[in-house]
Amino acid sequence: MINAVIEKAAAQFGIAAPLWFTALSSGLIHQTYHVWKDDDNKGIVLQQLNQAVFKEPQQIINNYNLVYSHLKLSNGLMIPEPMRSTTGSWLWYDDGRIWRANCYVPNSYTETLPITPEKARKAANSFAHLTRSLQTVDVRMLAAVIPDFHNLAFRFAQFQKAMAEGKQDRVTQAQALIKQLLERKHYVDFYNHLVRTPDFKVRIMHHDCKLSNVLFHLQTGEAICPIDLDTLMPGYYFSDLGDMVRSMAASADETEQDTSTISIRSDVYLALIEGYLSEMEKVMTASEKKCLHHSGLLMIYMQALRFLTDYLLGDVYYKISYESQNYDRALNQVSLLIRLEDFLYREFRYTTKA
Ligand code: GN1
Ligand code: MG
Repeated sequence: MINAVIEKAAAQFGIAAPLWFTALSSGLIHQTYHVWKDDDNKGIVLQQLNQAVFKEPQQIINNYNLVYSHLKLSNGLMIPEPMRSTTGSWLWYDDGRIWRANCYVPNSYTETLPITPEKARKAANSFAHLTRSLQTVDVRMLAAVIPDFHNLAFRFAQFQKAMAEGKQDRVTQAQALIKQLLERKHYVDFYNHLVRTPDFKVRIMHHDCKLSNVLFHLQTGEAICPIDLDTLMPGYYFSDLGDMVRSMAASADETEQDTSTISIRSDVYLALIEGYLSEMEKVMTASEKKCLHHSGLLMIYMQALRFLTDYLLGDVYYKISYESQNYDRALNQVSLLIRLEDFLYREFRYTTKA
């Protein structure tokens, strides 16, 4: 993005030029920047929201502020403080763009892959800490910022629609992959069972639990808190642990095109489970604990559906940098899913077919 646009937005949140900035997002959705002045080490995190994905940006603000106030009162986990613009609003609209900002947490950094089991445990603990800290918040107070975001039945329906109405040359070319996904429809059946079973509780989940969404302390290396809280909303137990398994326990990330190199890192998988349960075990229900290992399976399956759906529709959602990237991402996720199915059977005799 051009400097002038960022400078203009930063000024609205109290940082006038001359300033420094660096892009923070490796994500596929928003544009996020750390903006600061020469004379301080703090600055702000400035974010331009993706309005195609987040149709009602005010809901992001409402959810965030509600959760921020709750955490502040409970004196435990703290998340970055939200900032108002100089006119007092939480969102700033400019030329079709929408901006918001948080205070930058000093002495913090985000980790990149490859991950150590120790970091995995800390990250999982941090995301679990967030959900547990929000245990007493009425989930109905939070808006579903992206409706049906981790609704697997909905994602499957979108996939079926894309097969019928999408680019037919791509549908033909992707037949083998489509077949592998259809053969695993039992994950959708499991999801449907889950939503009908009250023992699977509706909880406040982060919904984007990758390693880079945890702030670590520069000196101590301890986790400070989860960030990227725009998808914080009501959901089910599998979302957060599942996305961690997907993004951290995989030996290669979703950009890897050589699927033969993809495997499950057993030490990281076990560390994620341990870190997650160290916060959540006490509050999880019997059904959630019994089906814990379904988490990664459901999320990887969902991500494969989403990437392939986007490919069939002609790449309308995820940013791509080459023609068949969404297909490659889907292929990567299906390979990862197969490795995880094998791993869970080998390690725990955990089977998933009904
Ligand atoms: C998107 O933008 P990013 O990377 O934080 C997506 C996630 C996917 C992820 C896959 C709002 O997240 O659900 O898991 O890409 N977020 C949204 O890389 O769709
Ligand atoms: Mg995100």
